[in-house]
Amino acid sequence: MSKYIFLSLLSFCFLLTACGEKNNENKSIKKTLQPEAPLIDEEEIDHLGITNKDSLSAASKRALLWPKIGNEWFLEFSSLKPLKGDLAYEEGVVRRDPSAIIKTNNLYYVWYSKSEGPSQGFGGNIEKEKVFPWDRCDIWYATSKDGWTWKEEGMAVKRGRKGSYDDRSVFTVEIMVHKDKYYLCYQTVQSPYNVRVKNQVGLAWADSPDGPWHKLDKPILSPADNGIWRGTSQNRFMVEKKGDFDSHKVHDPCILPYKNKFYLYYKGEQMGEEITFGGRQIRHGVAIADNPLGPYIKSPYNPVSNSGHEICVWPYAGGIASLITTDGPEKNTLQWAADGINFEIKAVIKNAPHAIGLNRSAPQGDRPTQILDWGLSHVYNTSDYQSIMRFSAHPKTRHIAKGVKDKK
Ligand code: AAL
Repeated sequence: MSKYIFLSLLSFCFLLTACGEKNNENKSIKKTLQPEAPLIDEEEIDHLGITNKDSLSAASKRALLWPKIGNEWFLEFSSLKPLKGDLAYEEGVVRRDPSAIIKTNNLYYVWYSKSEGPSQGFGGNIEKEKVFPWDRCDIWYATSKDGWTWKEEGMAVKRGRKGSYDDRSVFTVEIMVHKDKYYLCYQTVQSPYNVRVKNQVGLAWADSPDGPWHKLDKPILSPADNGIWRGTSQNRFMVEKKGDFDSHKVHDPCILPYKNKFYLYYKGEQMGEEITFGGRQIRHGVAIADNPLGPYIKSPYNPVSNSGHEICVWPYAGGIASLITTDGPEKNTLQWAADGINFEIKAVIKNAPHAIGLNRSAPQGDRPTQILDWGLSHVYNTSDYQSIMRFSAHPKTRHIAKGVKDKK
C-alpha cells in the first residue's frame, strides 16, 4: 500500500474515531494525519519512539491515532487498609458497597449494604436462603471522626413489606446532598430472587443524615423492557432478543446534581449477557431529572460507556469524570465527559479498588483525581462475607529510581 493511501486511510479512521470530538488535542492529531503536509508530525514520531515512519507496525499506527493527552489523570492505588471500630471485619456479617462519604457537623457519614449469614447460591432454597451476599440486605450507616474508626449508627432504609418492589433486598446505596436535603438511591429486588429476576432502583430522602428516611412508593429506574427470554427455564443467557444494555438489571445508581438537573448514573446488565474480548458485557447509562425525586428519563445516548462495573463518578472542570473498572475492553481507565455524556479516556490505570465510595468532602482542587486521594472500598474476606476497607491513591507523573533525586 502506498504511503499516500495508507495515510488517507489513517485520516479516515481518525475522522471516524474522532467524529463529534471538540477538544484541541484531537484537532492537532487530525491536522497531523491529514494527507496534506505535514503528513506525520516528526515530534510525535520521536515521542512514540518509532524507528521508521515508512514501516509502521499495527501498534504504531494505533499509537498515532491516540489523542494527545497529558499524565495529569494517571495515578496509582496503594493497597487497601482495614477500618477500625464497628466497620472492622466481622465474621458472619456482610458489609459491602459503601456509598460516597459525606462530612457534616465534623463527622464523616457512610451508608452500605448489610446482611448476615452465608449465601447458598441459586442451588439452594431461594425462598428461605440468601442467593448472594447482597441478598436480604438492608441499608445501614456509620459515622467517623477520622475516616478510620467508625461507629455503626443503625439501619437507615429497610426492605419493604411482602409484595412490594423492594421486599427482598435493598442494597448498593449512594448518597446525594442537595439544598440541605439528603437522598439515598439504591438497588431493589423483589422476591423470588431467581437468575432472571429484574431489579430496580429505589430512592429515599430525609432532612438529616440520621433520618428518618422517606421511601418513594415506586422505583425511580427500571430495566428496559425490550428483551425477550427464550423458554421459561431459569437461564439468563438464553434469549430471543437481548434488548437494550440495561434490559436485565439497573445497578449501582449514583445521582449527581449537574447543570441544574440531576444525573442518575447507573450500570446496566443486559439479558443474554456475553463474554466478549474485553470480558463481561457491562456498560453504564444515565437518566436525567429536573427534580431529585424524579421522574428520571433515560438518555437517548445510552449507553454512555462500553465497559466498567460499579459507578464511580464526580464533577470535574465543568464535566463529569468516571472511573471505569473490572469489565469490558475499556476497563481500568479514567474517563471524562465535558457534557456528562460523551466520555473520553484520560488515563489507563491498574488495580482500581472495587465498589468505590468517594470522599465527596475532599477539597475541590486543581487535580482531576484529588477526590481519589482516599475513600472506601470493599474486600471479599471470604466468598460469603465482605468488609469495608479504606483505599488511597497518589498521582504519578514521573518514574524515579531509588536513591535518585528528582530534579524536575
Ligand atoms: C456489585 C454491584 C451491585 C451488584 C452486586 C452488588 O459489584 O455491581 O451491587 O448487584 O455486585
